[in-house]
Amino acid sequence: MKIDAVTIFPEYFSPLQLSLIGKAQENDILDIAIHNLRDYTEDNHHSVDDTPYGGGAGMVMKPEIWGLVLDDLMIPETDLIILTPAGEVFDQRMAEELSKSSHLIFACGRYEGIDARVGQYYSQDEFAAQGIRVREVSIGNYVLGGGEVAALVMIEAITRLLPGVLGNPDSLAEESHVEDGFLEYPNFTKPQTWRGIGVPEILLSGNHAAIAKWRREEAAKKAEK
Ligand code: 6GU
Repeated sequence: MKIDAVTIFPEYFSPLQLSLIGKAQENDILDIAIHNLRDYTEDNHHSVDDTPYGGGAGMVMKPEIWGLVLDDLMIPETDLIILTPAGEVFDQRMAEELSKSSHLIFACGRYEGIDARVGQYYSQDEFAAQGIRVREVSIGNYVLGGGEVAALVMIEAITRLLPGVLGNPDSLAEESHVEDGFLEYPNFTKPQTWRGIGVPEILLSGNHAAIAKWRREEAAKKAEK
């Protein structure tokens, strides 16, 4: 999978060198490139934003610069993700869907967001005909300073679903019920008693069927809350 992220703060993406995502890049399962939007500015001040038509507080990211970057990065079969708190809320189902894409572009807006014509432009039929899909996505109902952290969250959730990224692929099979609205059961490890609190007896029983049943019940209890 190829991932491009466009931002005015490339440093936000340094954690992608760590852990499983870092490994996946070394192993050529993943190819992540971070692009600095300011590199595409042509004025002396490298300005990326301007005041909103119609007035109001804050600044809006200019469409021309975004057009230059996105024209550069766009290829057939691309999912363009525009990060905005007003977007469709990201969930495990969307992560599954996007994990099947060959190319993701994350457009990280700052200020009051990106001029709305950018998403409109790449949503036109001529792009759709090339397999280019545009989605405005939010990671939850709160406001962040920009899309960078949201892009990181999405990249982590999506890329761990790619074959070969997780150390133990059984972890994926076991958690597949998350998508059905269930949370996971509680987990315990050694010691058997910690600060006076024991581990549920059933987990020490060796009775695998009974353990599986107990775990399903506990997961269902959590989901009810
Ligand atoms: Cl994608 N962007 C911003 N600025 N705030 C958010 C968000 C995105 N998702 C939730 N809050």
